[in-house]
Amino acid sequence: MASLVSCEYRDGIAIVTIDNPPVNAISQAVRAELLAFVHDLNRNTDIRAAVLRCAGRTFVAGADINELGKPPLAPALPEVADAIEGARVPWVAAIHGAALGGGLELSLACTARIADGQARLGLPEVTLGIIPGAGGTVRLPRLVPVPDAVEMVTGGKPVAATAALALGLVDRLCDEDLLSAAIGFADDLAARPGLPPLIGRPCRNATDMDWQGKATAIKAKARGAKAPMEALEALRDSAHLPAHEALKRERERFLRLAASDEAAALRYAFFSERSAGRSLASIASEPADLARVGVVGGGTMGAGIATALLLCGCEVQLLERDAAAAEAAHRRVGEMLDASVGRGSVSREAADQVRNRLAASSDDMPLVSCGLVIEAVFEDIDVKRDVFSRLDAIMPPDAVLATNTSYLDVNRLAEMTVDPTRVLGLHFFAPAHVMKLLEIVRGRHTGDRALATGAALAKRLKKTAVVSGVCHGFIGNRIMAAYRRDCEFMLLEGALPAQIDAAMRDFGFAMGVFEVQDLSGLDIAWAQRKSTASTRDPSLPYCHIADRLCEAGRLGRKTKKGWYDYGDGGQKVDPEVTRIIEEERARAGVNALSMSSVQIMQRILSVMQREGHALLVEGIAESASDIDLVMLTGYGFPRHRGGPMYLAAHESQRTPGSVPAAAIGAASPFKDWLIKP
Ligand code: T1G
Repeated sequence: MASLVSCEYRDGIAIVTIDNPPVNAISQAVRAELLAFVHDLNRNTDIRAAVLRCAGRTFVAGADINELGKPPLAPALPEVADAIEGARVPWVAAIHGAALGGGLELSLACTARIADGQARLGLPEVTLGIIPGAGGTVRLPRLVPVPDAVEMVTGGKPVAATAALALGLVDRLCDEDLLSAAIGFADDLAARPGLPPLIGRPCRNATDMDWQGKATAIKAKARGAKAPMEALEALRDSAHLPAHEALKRERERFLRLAASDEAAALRYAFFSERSAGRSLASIASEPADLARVGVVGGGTMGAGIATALLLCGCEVQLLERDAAAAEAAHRRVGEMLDASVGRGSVSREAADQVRNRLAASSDDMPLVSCGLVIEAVFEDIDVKRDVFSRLDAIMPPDAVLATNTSYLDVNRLAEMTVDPTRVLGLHFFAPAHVMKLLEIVRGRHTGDRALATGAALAKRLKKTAVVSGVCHGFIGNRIMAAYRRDCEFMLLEGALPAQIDAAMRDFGFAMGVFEVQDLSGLDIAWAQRKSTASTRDPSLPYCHIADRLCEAGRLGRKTKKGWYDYGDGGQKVDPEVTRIIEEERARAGVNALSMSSVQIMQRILSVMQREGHALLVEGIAESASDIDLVMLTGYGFPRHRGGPMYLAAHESQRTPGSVPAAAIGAASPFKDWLIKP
């Protein structure tokens, strides 16, 4: 087998290169070869210093995630790091691309670090349900101030090269020949030996750390995930115990967490993300030109899509029905850009620059020069069919036409075009410039060029693309509609909104299903129910509670009343809602039973799983992991639980007191709807 680590020598400096594409993950073989070179160089008295660098697009992006959760293979990374730190000669890490996890830990074991201006450095282990396992929690706070180390380890976000320099995480930046600069640096260090290794130094600014305050903040944000708090504990050990003892505890913690359900679920989420949209990668067609993209409709969704497009460098032509609406849409996009500046996600200069690339008008002819047009008008099939008919008439035949519908039949829109192969669905999630998910909806006739355009757009927008076939609500909204409906049946059976919401929050959702409805408004779903009322099967059970709330003007937060009362700003249980629920229970002839949080969550999961299974059987979703990804990235499903389909496949990890999915809901008097919604 070809070697993964090599060494060359230049005037007494050893250049050790790791070459393990694509991201130089530090697998067992890399560890073994690297350790052998450390020992060799210790024996070679012609060598004054060593440079550790990587071939390819990045420095070491971490331990090989495929090895995590399996029995550790020798040599372990801490052994390699200790050997580098204790080496006879100084080692310099030359960092380009990303130095993450075990990669950063290796560089911390070196005597010094030099990085190029594009490098990113971080310890993202908590995003994988673990903590750094090779000295990161011990060496980092000895190099950068403890509060910054705590932020990096518990938050998992990498820092940019300039920030790393300011923190002291890297010693030098270099924008030209990184290797030559690293060799020069190594030479300098060889000339002034005696720098104490990090492990022998005290923690920096440890007294500035508010441990209790941070613990409270982590608890509030973690939604039940364990790793961030464990990371904080490891850093606390590091600040309070002798370094060797803290190292020992870090390793124990790491090994325990690596074997946890949480870490397994997060590894699954990591690889699901990488495999999403795989079917799109094999499409050979050239995508349409995305330099200029049209957006039809400048409401919340259209303006969000326009903002996302602007921020990724596209020129945007927005179409509205009249001049006043066009002006309002332009203003709305401006406000979204300002809010992004306020949140710190975009600089003021960048926002001002992209603003100039937006034009809004009530004249549709400027759309003609766009390679792609995305329609985001009112969610009504006739309105949208008119838009498609017009677009088909004016757009050149090679332009791709997309709809942002969240429920409607993409095939019925494509019917309005002469060439339906150029039509696809691009289902964004609100706010479109923030949310990571994009459902790419493949219609009956959608062609490769349209799909390739969707894939290219997702890549450009840095969104996670999941392919869905056509059905009511596609993958995400169809699952959400199903469990929302079941939650309403659970109200009839005996639960109350606050109980269901609390069960979901305890499970790890940021909000419960009724809180979410109050936030987004109850009126859109109400309008939909009314529009389909005539085709509803009267033999199936129907829950009237939401309709009654809407009829009473309770449309959610915007009317200060919905499932809850928001009269004085807070969210309060409203006896009026309880009364409506009780009346509906009486009308349905149901004796209310008490339901535990565990039973409620099991019901919700089982409905998600049933619907997910149906999506696979019908060929709407391409894989179970795509379904999970949709729920994780678009619907607030807690990432550390993997997703509903993941949980179905790992029954033991269901909520405590697990019962088989098939049995759940079987006792419900409304179970018929599960069979035929
Ligand atoms: N191990 C194994 N495979 C990895 C990997 C890793 N660490 N990182 C990436 N890959 C694969 C990925 O699955 C994909 O494969 C390909 O590389 C390209 O990735 C001891 C225990 C580096 C910023 O969490 O954040 O160190 O799909 O599509 O967008 O304390 O990859 O092509 O077959 O993501 O350019 C900590 C994870 C590990 C970093 C590049 N490290 N990686 O992004 O490419 S735990 C991480 C990333 C650890 C120590 C602990 C990103 C990237 P395929 P990609 P990219």
